[in-house]
Amino acid sequence: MGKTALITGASSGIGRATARVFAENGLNLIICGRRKERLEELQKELSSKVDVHCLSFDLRDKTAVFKAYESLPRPFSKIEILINNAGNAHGLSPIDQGDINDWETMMDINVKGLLYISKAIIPSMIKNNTGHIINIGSTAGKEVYPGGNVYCASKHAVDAINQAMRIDLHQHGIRVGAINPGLVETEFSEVRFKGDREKAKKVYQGFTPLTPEDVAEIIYFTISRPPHVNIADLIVMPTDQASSTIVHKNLQ
Ligand code: 8X3
Repeated sequence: MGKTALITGASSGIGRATARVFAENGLNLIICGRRKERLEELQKELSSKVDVHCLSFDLRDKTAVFKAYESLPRPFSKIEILINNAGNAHGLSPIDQGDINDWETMMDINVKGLLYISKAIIPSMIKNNTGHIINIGSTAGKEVYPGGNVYCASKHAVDAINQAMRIDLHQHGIRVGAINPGLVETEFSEVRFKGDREKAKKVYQGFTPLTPEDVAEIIYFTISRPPHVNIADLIVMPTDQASSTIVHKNLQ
C-alpha cells in the first residue's frame, strides 16, 4: 500500500502539480484547499490512480484545521508526508503604504496556517517514529526586495520554522526540509496584484519562468530519497534569474 501525503494549497499551482506527480508515483493523497469544486475536480482526475480525499477548510481558522484533521477517515489517518505548500503574496507596496489586511492575511496563511496544520499532524508522526515534512518557502525567505516587506518576512519565518522543526523532530525519525522557489508562473502574481492579469503577466514576460511541474518534480525527488537522506534546504530559480531582483529579460 502506498504512503499517504497531505498537501495544503492543492487546488492550484505548485500544490496541484505536486498532487499529480505524487499520484503518478502511487502516493495516496489528502488534498486541502479552500476551493471545494477545484479539489473535487482534481480528486476525480486522480482517483483512478490512487486514493484521494478532499479536505476543504480555511487554513487561517485554527478550529477548522484541527476539525478537518480529526475528520479524516481511517485509511487516510496515517499521514507520512506533509507538504506545507499553501501561501500567497498580497500587495507589493512600500512598507509605509502597505495594507494591514494584506499583512494579516499573509502572516495568517503563510506562517500561522503552516503551524496549525503541522501541530495537528506532527504528534502522529512522532508516535510512528517516521514522517517527512516539506515546507515550501521562497527566495523571498532568503532575501528581501523592494515592496516585498511583509511577504518576505512571512517566508523568512517559514525558513526559521523549517530549521527549528528539523532541530526538534530529527530525533523522532522525522525528516524536515524546505524548497524555496524563485519565479514560478502560477496564480501567484495575479493574487499579489489583486486580479490584475496584465500586471501579473508582465512579471513572467521576456524570460522562461519555472513551471509548477518543475517544482513538483523536485518535491517528489526530495520525498523519494532513501530513509537516511534528508534534503534540508533547496533554492530553485529559473536559469534567467540570479536573485529576487536580478532577472535576465529580453523584452522587445
Ligand atoms: C515567490 C517568488 O520573487 O515573487 O515567492 O517573491 S517572489
